[in-house]
Amino acid sequence: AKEPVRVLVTGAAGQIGYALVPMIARGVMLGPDQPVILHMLDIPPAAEALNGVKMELVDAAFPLLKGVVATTDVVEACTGVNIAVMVGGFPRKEGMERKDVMSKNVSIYKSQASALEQHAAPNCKVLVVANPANTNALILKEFAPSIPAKNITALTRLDHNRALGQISERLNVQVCDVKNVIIWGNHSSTQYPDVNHATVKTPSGEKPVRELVKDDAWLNGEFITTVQQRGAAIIKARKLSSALSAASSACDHIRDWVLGTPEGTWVSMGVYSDGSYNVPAGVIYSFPVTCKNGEWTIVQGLAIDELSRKKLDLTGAELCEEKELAYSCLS
Ligand code: NAX
Repeated sequence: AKEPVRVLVTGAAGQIGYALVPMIARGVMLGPDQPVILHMLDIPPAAEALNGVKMELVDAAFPLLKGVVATTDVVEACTGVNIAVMVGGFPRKEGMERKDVMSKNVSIYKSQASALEQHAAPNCKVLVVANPANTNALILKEFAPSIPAKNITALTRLDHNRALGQISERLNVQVCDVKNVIIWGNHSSTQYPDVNHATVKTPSGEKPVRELVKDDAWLNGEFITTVQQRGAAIIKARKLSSALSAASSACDHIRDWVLGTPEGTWVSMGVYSDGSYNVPAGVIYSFPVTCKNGEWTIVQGLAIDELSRKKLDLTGAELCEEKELAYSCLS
């Protein structure tokens, strides 16, 4: 039998946490033969609710779940973890300045970075979900210098999956037959959902999405804004932000990272930019990546047309600006 993998979920008493921990305990993240030990962290005001989640995990009698640590102690939460999914953060409340929200999250991610650096298992893989996800991940990277930069990522897989979903609905095809969309840049409304290399599996082979949709105005307009603003549309409909889709996408992100992407398929991940495609280096930027043996690689050599170039640059500029804002909160 396999040794259990320790998976940390911060903000585990929240909405996404509530959807995510049962998925992990069922093997959705790491596979149906991989036992797990869940580490759940939240803050003291949520301690009782967190304990309630732990009670439900016990009650669900998941065969793969070999233990649960539910705590408000960051060190206890981080000790020995192999995977860390950072969902906890300070939400933007009405009337709050962007800088104030950034400042709260910078201090949270700075201290959790140190705890992970000192107490997590070697080679721990980190996924930041909490917003501003890319910049929180960057702060985590900066304050955990002994964790390799390639181990720290941000979630844009939900945006990627939303793009697949929109194409599948539009063409009335199975979502599993659509692949290789790309989310470039920031997990924010400046993200660029790109279908220029996306394909659909048809009875007569793989066909480009553009050739099948036959409506460039929609693909360059409404499709992009729908994906960019999907989070707001969910809030409007549900009066709560996306949770089950965020949790499921976080599982997809880690599963593909650890177990690999299928041959010929790439996914989108926010990773530490090396300046590929002439986007800014030194920020966490979402790229198309393939994964093998637990490591991601940016897909190189894709053609970038003029419209795309502008959009890659715009979202890159926003990330540089967020980075500056985050740094200004440190001093
Ligand atoms: P909730 O407010 O329901 O849950 C957040 C939880 O984090 C709460 O239980 C809170 O007590 C806890 N928390 C706060 N500070 C903490 C700290 N210092 N340490 C540990 N826990 C802490 O929010 P939820 O709907 O679950 O969303 C969580 C985060 O995901 C938000 O930042 C949200 O903006 C972000 N999202 C990111 C997405 C992405 O694709 N990257 C999509 C979904 C989601 O909007």
